[in-house]
This record gives sequence, structure tokens and C-alpha cells, in this order.
Amino acid sequence: MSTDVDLKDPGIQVKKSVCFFCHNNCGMLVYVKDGKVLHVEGDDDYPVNNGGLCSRGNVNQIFLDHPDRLNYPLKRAGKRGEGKWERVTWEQALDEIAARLTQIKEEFGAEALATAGGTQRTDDWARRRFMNLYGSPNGFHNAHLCWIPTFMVETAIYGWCPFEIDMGNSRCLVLWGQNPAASVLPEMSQISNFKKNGLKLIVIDPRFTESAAKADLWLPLRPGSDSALALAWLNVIIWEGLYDSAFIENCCVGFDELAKHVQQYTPEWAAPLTWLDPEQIRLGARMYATNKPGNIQWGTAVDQIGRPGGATMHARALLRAVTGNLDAPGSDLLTGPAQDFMTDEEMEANDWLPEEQKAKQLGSDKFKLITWEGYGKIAAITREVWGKAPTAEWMCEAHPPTVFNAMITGEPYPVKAIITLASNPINSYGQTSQVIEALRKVDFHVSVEYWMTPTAALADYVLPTACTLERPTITSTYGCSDFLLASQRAIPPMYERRTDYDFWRGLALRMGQDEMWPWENLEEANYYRIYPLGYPVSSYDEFVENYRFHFPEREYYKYGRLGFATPSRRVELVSSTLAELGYPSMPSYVGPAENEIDDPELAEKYPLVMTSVGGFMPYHHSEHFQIKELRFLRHAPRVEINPETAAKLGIQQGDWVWVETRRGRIKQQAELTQAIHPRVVTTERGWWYPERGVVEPDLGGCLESNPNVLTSVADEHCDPLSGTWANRGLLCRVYKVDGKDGQ
Ligand SMILES: Nc1nc2c(c(=O)[nH]1)N[C@H]1C(S)=C(S)[C@@H](COP(=O)(O)OP(=O)(O)OC[C@H]3O[C@@H](n4cnc5c(=O)[nH]c(N)nc54)[C@H](O)[C@@H]3O)O[C@H]1N2
Ligand SMILES: Nc1nc2c(c(=O)[nH]1)N[C@H]1C(S)=C(S)[C@@H](COP(=O)(O)OP(=O)(O)OC[C@H]3O[C@@H](n4cnc5c(=O)[nH]c(N)nc54)[C@H](O)[C@@H]3O)O[C@H]1N2
Ligand code: SF4
Ligand SMILES: [Mo]
Repeated sequence: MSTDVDLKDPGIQVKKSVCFFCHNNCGMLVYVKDGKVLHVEGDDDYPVNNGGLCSRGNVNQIFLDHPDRLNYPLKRAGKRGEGKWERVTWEQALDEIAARLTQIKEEFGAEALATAGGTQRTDDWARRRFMNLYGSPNGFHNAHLCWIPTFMVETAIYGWCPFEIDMGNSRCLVLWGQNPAASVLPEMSQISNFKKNGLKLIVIDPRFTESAAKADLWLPLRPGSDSALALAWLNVIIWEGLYDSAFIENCCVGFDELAKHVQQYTPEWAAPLTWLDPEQIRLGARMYATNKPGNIQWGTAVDQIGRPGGATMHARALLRAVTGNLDAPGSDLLTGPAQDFMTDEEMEANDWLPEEQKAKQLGSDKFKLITWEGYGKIAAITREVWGKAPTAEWMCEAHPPTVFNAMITGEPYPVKAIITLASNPINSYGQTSQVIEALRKVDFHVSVEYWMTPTAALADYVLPTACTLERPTITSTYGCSDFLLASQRAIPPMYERRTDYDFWRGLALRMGQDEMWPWENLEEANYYRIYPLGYPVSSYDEFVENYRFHFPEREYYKYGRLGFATPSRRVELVSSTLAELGYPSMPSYVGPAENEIDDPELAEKYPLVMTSVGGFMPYHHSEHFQIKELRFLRHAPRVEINPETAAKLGIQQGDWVWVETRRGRIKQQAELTQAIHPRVVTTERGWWYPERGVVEPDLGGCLESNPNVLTSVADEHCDPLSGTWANRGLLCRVYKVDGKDGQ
């Protein structure tokens, strides 16, 4: 805001908008005059942030008209990646893209079109609607790494994922691979408040994080060994009799079988696998089981360990079940889908995708839980019990590495076109060499973006998208929340930007989908979605102005009325749904994707364990590296190394070092810290250098410091249930970069 802005000027309108620089979605008030944004501030009345904005949130106004933002549709003029673009109109771009997609469908079938998304940032029901009507089952996100496998494992076992936690009434909170002090700031401020009232905090994290600093117990386990810890906790809770016998008797099936199964997983058994002391393991299990009600908060770590991921999520879910920490006051809540407004799933037109096209979904033969077979089974049961299904976009997706492989090899069938929207796969998906090869090779690529990212640079058309100040937003966790928070457009899109919804609809209208897109803009679509709520409003904007939020009345113990949404209508400690899909009905130990016990030879060459973190300020994944007001806070990527290890390797604070796995190497700057185990190193993810220019072959240095160069998407490293790949817990080595400043 410039200092001469008078916020009391009667010509100013105050619009209710939201920050979407991460999915906390903090409320903002935007002061607008004559179509221009004069000032942005946190909204005191918004329940997520109560007026606060973080350092990223505070650059919304700079972001809005940053000189590097994309403002006009671009068509490739030179070779792919050469950086030569011609400005075209939206009409020309959409006409040409539609013509090309029609031709691809005729020649190769609709399945030859894929779409790649990232974390939830936009109205992705529109993406799914377009893809369903086009006829392709090959949409995907890298939310495979971000909660989706957890959601589906938990829904298989107790009929919904308890992602809303009743922390205000809780006595014990477990942060399992989550560091909200850097990743979910509003949550951390709540935790700090509740700790004053005696909330016990357990942090399971190989690093001594900002959140661990507040913990009553910190369990620094070997990255990727989480399944051993979860199984050992089950062993302690069951065999020390700390379980909730009434809940088990009334609500669960399979307890005796589970008890017998976990008898083998003692803390002494888990200690060498997790690098924890057996007494520490016992202490944690007892603390969680005896301080009731309690919560296990979701963190992204377990979704990113690849092969052991599914078994870990399964064991972790059973911890809630045996302690009865489900849907009771203060525990993890099974809210179920929204009952009183149109969910994302209801907007997706999933019935329109023909069965023979569903069967072609790439990866569905290998990974059954979040593809059509598993999703179909689970959605059928949730429909019976809750009346609605989880969002299919996210919960039912093609397997990304399998699609990239099809783009490269044409096997099992050719994928000829991809639309990347709200994602930068080169920085964010696994094993970057595969992603970059696929994007160099694919016949046709359209990217819808704010910036010229490494991914967009490899597109044939790049279309400029509108940000949340320029569009209306409904907030919901991957379309599965039972409440909604609604925000309005503060100003019309600047320059020639359009909303993502306008992109999908524009394409759809050119491809014979007219009748299925009656809503001319996102306000109309949102009004259709909220209409069943019955508020006395005649437009979406009026709803935002007058109401803005809808929270249904909280009802605990819903299962008393409805049962659990599983085949037996009980919590299935022995899961029939997983068994029907061909997976173990109870979790067993699965070791980290690469580890020193199963592969000592590899560990000799790569003696350290690599993990990466997403949550570090001020960045969000690969975003905001262009913004100097943030970049000056953190100019270079950091890899955390224990000083003892660094000394042995001749590495000093601030040295540029290579981190290398079997798949490649990257360089980051050494940050020597006691906060990390001597055998573990932590890389920061997302890094690239937009200031270098984003053209081939460097593409903004997207391979130089990006930990996804190191990660693995090999089928044997992926979780067999969900297909999530291995980012964390891999074997690596570290050595100094020769030369000044690592150049
Ligand atoms: N090694 C490693 N890899 C990881 C992770 C990790 O911890 N370690 N974390 C994983 C996790 S949890 C996630 S969620 C993913 C995130 O993966 P992505 O979501 O792909 O994250 P970004 O790389 O930031 O790419 C998002 C892009 O979308 C653009 N964008 C933002 N909002 C919008 C919008 O509304 N519309 C459009 N059209 N574009 C928009 C941004 O400019 C940015 O370029 O990465 C995963 N990858
Ligand atoms: N600043 C910032 N905030 C963000 C984001 C961002 O990119 N930047 N991204 C947003 C998104 S999409 C997400 S999903 C969340 C992610 O936020 P979080 O869920 O907090 O995830 P991370 O910060 O990636 O990792 C959490 C912790 O996992 C630990 N960890 C690493 N390996 C393992 C392991 O094998 N086991 C266990 N138990 N722990 C391990 C790391 O040390 C780290 O402290 O943050 C959101 N908020
Ligand atoms: S970036 Fe910051 S202000 Fe914006 S939604 Fe996330 S936590 Fe809130
Ligand atoms: Mo995420």
C-alpha cells in the first residue's frame, strides 16, 4: 500500500477475498477503488487466520501485478523450450487447442490426453468434468504425495478420513511427520494456545523442528521407518491393555485377530529399524493412549515415503480405532461429506465417463486403491451410508509416473497430449529426469499458469490465469469438507488473464460439451453449488457479502446413527475392502524404499539417509522464487547436516555440497545443525532460479538444486496400494562441491 492511500475514502469498496498461496486459505480484506487494488490486509472475522497473514500472504498485492506475471496467451514460436513466443488471442488459442485435442482423440482415443495438477489450488471439479466429457481417465495430481492415499486407506477402514480434528477439546496431539510451525501456521498458533491448557504434544519427525521444540515427547525416527513405529505402538496399546474395550466391542470387527497379528511387533523389535529406544516407543504409545481424547494430525511425510506408505497409513489409522479416538469430542472427527451444498464430486460428471474408458486408466492394474477399482468400491459404500461420495478428482487418478512413462515410450498405449494446470511437475513430481523427458517428448502440451515456470517453458501454449484477487473462491479440503468458506472476486482479471474455470469451459464449448456447462462464469457455478443451503440470496456475491461461511452443526458419534461406511458398517480392524482389492487386511512391516538392512551394499556407497521438507518459509513448493521481497529472506537452498557428519566429510557451514542418490545429484548449501541425526540429511524442496531465464537446456536451473532429481518412482519403490512414490528415506551420499561458491 502506498502511504498516500486514504482507507476511509468513501469511493473505496472492501471486498472479501482469500489468500491461496497455501491451502490454509486465510481470509483477506481487499480495498478497491476504480477497479484497482489499493490495499490488502488479513480479515479479523475470518475463522482460519483471525486477521493474520504470513510473509507470503503479505505479498498478495505485489504478486497481483508483478512484472514477471503472465498476462497474455502465448503460442510457441520457436523450438520447444527456446523461449520464443507469439502473443495470440484467447479465441485463437482455444480454437487451436480444441482442434488439436479433437484430432488426437480421433487418432489415438481420448485416453491419449492427460492432465497434471498439483496441490489443491483451484476449481479442479471443472478439470474432471472436462476430462470425463472428453472421455479420458488420465487426469492426475501429485496429491499422491499429499493426503490422498491417507484419505483412501482411512476411508477403507472406517468409512471416512478424520481430517477435521477437535483440538480444542483434546488432551494429546500427535504430529506424525508434520511441522505446522513452518507449514500450517494458523494450526501452530492454535497448538501453542492449547498447550497452555495442558495439551500433550508428541512429534514424530527425524528433525528437531520448530514444532518439536514445543513437544512433550520428540521421536526422531529413521526416515521411512514409520510403519515399524506405528506397529509397535499398536503392540504396546493392545498388549498393555490401553485400548478402549467398549469402543472395540460395540464398533469394531477383528480385534482378536489384530491383537495376535501385532504381538510380534514389540518395541524391542522396532528399535533397530526406527533407531529409537524401546522405552521412548513405549512412552509415546502410552502417552497417546492414556491422554484421551487425543488426535493424530495428518502430516505429509507418510504419503511421501513410497513403498511402506500404505502399510504405515493403515497401522496409524488402527491406532485411532483401538483407542476409540474417532468421532468423539476432542478426537478425530468423521464428518462425512457435505450434506447441504453441492460437493465437488457432484460437479464432476463422473457418470459420463464410459466404463471402457475407466478401465484404461493408467496404473490401475498395479495400484488399485486410488484408481477406479478401489475408488468405485469405496464410493459405492460411502454413497449408501453418507449419501455422497468422495471427490473423484484426487481420490481416483491415473498413476503419474506411469503416464509420464507412456508419454516417453508409448507403452502400454501412447499419451500424446498433456495439460499442466496449477502445477509445476518438473519441480514437484518424482524423479525429474522422467518428467522432463516426457515433457520434451510429448506431441502437445498446454500450460495454464501465473508464471513462466520450467514446465510452462516446455509448452506449446501458455495461458495466463487469474489469481484469487481476480476470481471467486470456495474453500474446502480437496472437496471433502462438510463446511464451506466463500470469497469473492475483488477486481476483474487484469490484462487478459482468465480463471481456470473459464479455460476449461472455453475448451468444452468448442468440443461439443455446451449443454454440460450452463454456468457462464464461476460466480454462476458457485451460486448453483450453494443454492441448496437455502440462504435468502440471489447471487453468490450476495452470499459472500452477507454470510460467507457455512458450518453445519457439529454432531459427534455420527456412527451411532449411520454406522461406519464400510461393508460391515463397523470399523474394520481386519479390512475386507483392502482384502477384496488383493491387499493385506492388516498392516505388516514394510521397510523404507531403500535401506541399510535390506541393501547393505547400496548403503556402503550411499551411507546417509536423505529426506526432504516442503514446509519451510517463505516459499510454497516451487512458488514465489521470483518475488524479491521473499527471496531476500532465503536466497539459497539449504541441506541440513549434523556437524559431526560434516566434520568427517570436510564440510563447513555454508559450503555448497552435492547430495547424490542412485538417480542423480543436486547442490545445496550446508546448514550445520544438531537438529538432525548424524546419519540423516534434509534437503529443501522446490528450488529453482527464475532470474536466470527459463529456456533450454537450463530451464531456470530446475535440475540444479531440486531434490526430486534424487527421488524414485520405480514401481518397486512405490506403495502397492496407492502408487505414491519415494521422496523420503532414500540412501544418499554428500560431498563438497569443488570451486568457489559451488559454481
Ligand atoms: N521432493 C519433494 N517433492 C514434493 C514434496 C516434498 O516435500 N518433497 N511435496 C509434495 C507436495 S505435499 C505437494 S502438494 C506437491 C505440490 O506440487 P505443485 O502443486 O505442482 O507445486 P508447485 O511446484 O508450486 O506448482 C504449482 C504451480 O501452480 C501455479 N498455480 C498456483 N495457483 C494456481 C491456480 O490457481 N491456477 C493455476 N492455473 N496455476 C496456479 C503456480 O504458479 C506454480 O507454478 O509437491 C510435492 N512434491
Ligand atoms: N512454507 C510452506 N508451507 C506449506 C507448504 C510449502 O511448500 N511451504 N506446502 C503446503 C502443503 S501442500 C503441504 S502438504 C503441507 C506440508 O507440510 P507438512 O505436513 O508439515 O510437511 P513437510 O514440511 O513437508 O514435512 C513435515 C516433516 O516431516 C519430516 N519428515 C521427513 N521425513 C520423514 C519421515 O520419513 N517420517 C516422518 N515421520 N517425518 C519425516 C520433516 O523433517 C518435516 O519436518 O504444507 C503446506 N504448507
Ligand atoms: S500463504 Fe500465509 S497468509 Fe496465505 S493462506 Fe498460507 S498461511 Fe495464510
Ligand atoms: Mo501438499
